[in-house]
Amino acid sequence: MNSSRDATAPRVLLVDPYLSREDPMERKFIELYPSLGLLTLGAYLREHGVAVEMVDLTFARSTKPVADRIARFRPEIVGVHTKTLTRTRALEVAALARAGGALSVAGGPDAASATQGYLEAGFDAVVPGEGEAALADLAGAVHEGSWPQKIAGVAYRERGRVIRGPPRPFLQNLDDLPLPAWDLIDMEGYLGRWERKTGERRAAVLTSRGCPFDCSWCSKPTFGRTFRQQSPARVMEELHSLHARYGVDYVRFCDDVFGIQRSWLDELLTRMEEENLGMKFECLARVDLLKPDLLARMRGVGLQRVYVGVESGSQKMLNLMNRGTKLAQIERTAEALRREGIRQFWFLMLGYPGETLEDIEATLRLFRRFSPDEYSVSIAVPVPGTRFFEEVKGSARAPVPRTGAEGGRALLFDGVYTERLYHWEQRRFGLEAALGRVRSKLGDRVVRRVGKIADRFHERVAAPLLTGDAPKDS
Ligand code: B12
Ligand code: SF4
Repeated sequence: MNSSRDATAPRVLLVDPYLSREDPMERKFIELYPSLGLLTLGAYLREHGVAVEMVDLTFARSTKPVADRIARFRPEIVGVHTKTLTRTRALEVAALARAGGALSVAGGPDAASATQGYLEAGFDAVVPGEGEAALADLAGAVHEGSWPQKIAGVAYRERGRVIRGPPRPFLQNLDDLPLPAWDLIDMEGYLGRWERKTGERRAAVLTSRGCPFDCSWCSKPTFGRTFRQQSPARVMEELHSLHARYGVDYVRFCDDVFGIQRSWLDELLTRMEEENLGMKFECLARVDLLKPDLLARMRGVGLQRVYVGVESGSQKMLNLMNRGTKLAQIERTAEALRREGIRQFWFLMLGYPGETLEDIEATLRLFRRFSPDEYSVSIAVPVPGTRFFEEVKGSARAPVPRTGAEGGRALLFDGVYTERLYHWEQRRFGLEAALGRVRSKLGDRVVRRVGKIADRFHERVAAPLLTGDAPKDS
């Protein structure tokens, strides 16, 4: 570790170890945005007198650019963003940091839920919660040579033992955070790609941190059930800045749930109307919050697409998942989205405990009725720290569930049915979506007939073969 006491600023290298070419989901959906967590960390550190550089491996072929930058920049700290999908690469970066004489620090969702594992696997320290103030303090301590010591919000290993600093309170006012340090990365790489693909220069914006809802399968290791939001004025500042500096004309609001508070959203929409930036946008929202009058207004200021967590077409399943949504709200929102000409992307989940074939049929019927423009059907993954995980942990198959591309296709606990059944059901949704796409060419009658034949095949041949005699828990 380099604990130089020189008068220059502390040096921190931030790394996103996500190589998009290794993510099969990316190839399918092609949604690339830089990590806003890292960009905000970078901006905050700079504001606090730290010299910051960043290596974003999104478009890279290996971790070599990290080794090169360590050799050139000679950072005191290499800070790595972690997701379960990128764990192997993150550990590779930790080894490069060690070889370069830097302290390796992990943060982000995966290190937050597996702090001890990251420390045992080679990271010197982990910041399991909100990163800005904790990393700034850590950089100061390392630079002054007073590390290791207990720092709020930082965990580390000393003589084989994991030592955790006291909990660090969350930042009180998100407006105090600087704008993300977009200049640290190749913004043109992202924007150019989007432009070639869609004709739009798309960027991501975050208006809040956390989510107050309590869906039983949702993992929120960093911010838990807390919720803070920026003021609408601060959000507008970021939109203007992206527009002026990078020609951004399409924004993806990346909040867990966009516009949780109606009065806040009304104010933001008023500003968007008045300041007339002409930006298109998309967001992820809940069906219970998307009232039809709101959607019409959002459409007016540029809303193009909404991601909605529909999850199931069975009210029983929505209740078991503690979604807090009603089928009637899903139907109302899907209708309003279609009426307004706003694209809808549905998230659906199969295999949550308690789900029977009849519940899956209900989801398929709902899907057939509304033919969402886009969708993803995942198989329920029990992530440690969630109520769902607690319920099934006796039969969980992998201590660290695979998330993202892999996890989306694997059943990691003793589900009601076999994994093959869920894979088959995923294909049925695929067929349904394909029929939806050719409906205008083939006509309603033909599409309905093909659907019926597929249903009959499922009932008589596939389901009996794949389920065995009966649901395991019935
Ligand atoms: C926006 C978003 C995306 C966007 C942008 C992704 C990106 N480049 O980061 C898109 C749609 C592209 C995306 C894709 C994916 N995502 Co995503 N995404 C999110 C979402 C909704 C918000 C992320 C965010 O900006 N949060 C706000 C910032 C401020 O928080 P943060 O990133 O956690 O950073 C803070 C702290 O964690 C900490 N911190 C973070 N990094 C570091 C590093 C250091 C050194 C330190 C000290 C601190 C620190 O400090 C930051 C500031 O306080 C989260 C859910 C969530 N609420 O976090 C899921 C989430 C991060 N995504 C997830 C997944 C699985 C993926 C994919 C792997 C999906 C796939 N392909 O299968 C891909 C990976 C793509 C990628 N580039 O990494 C999971 C990760 C779970 C896990 N344990 O790995 C999450 C948590 C959703 C979930 N609950 O399942 N995602
Ligand atoms: S699934 Fe969405 S609404 Fe539910 S708790 Fe998680 S972030 Fe909040």
